[in-house]
Amino acid sequence: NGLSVGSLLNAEMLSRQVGAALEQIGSTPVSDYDLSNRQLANINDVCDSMKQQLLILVEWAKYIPAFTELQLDDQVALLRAHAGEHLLLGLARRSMHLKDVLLLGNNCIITKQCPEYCTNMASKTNIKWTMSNIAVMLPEQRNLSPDLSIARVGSRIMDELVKPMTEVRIDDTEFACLKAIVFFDPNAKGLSEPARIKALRYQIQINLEDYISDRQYDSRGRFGELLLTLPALQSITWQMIEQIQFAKLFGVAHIDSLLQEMLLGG
Ligand code: MYR
Repeated sequence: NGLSVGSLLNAEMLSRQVGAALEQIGSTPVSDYDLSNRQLANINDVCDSMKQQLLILVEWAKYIPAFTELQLDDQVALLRAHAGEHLLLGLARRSMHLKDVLLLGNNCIITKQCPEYCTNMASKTNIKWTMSNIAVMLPEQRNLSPDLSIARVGSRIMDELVKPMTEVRIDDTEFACLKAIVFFDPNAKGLSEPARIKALRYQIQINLEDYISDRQYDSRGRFGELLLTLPALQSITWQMIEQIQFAKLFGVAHIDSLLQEMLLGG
């Protein structure tokens, strides 16, 4: 059927080709060595890359027949419901074979350390990042905030997503299924056919379970390990969205309308 692990893998690979064209990486594998001279992402790089990846997410969904057969309103509801999770899943997967660095789709990188000027300034000024403090800060002080947030959220992505995914050595098929399980959420706001979405998700998780148990070795506990990455995925997504809201509120990031609609809830 249209939700077999094979067809989900196919959707994943086709959408990555769309991505590769955009990202201009082609199929060249990226090693740590190549990363040394890449640009550290600032808030605008992060937002640009998010926008690109959201466009790719829409293409990905369109490769899944079970999705295109849904009513338009339900399609929109699903795309909006977990856009943030999908950005983080894609970023974590892309960064899986790298050490202590995240590779964005637009080729910028995120490391655990803040850019130097940011750490220097923060330690010199000893700023407390409370709402009332931020409100009275000078623009250059506020500007420290996004770099700190990127480094903090980035560290969590490395520790709580990339590390467990690398340890369990998630393969492309499992990744494709996990993504679809997150995507077909029967509790997504505004769905007119939640039962239908629930049935789709059920089918996917059954197919994934079968795929995993068909492996000859160490399959016990694997399905659970994969699903157990989801609480962290959700928690980091919330933190990321909150930080983007702040950046928007204080005018340090330009949030375009696609980001606004898909990530920040319209
Ligand atoms: C991509 O895969 O290139 C797009 C996804 C980028 C997600 C980047 C998340 C990094 C942390 C963002 C914190 C925002 C702070 C204002």
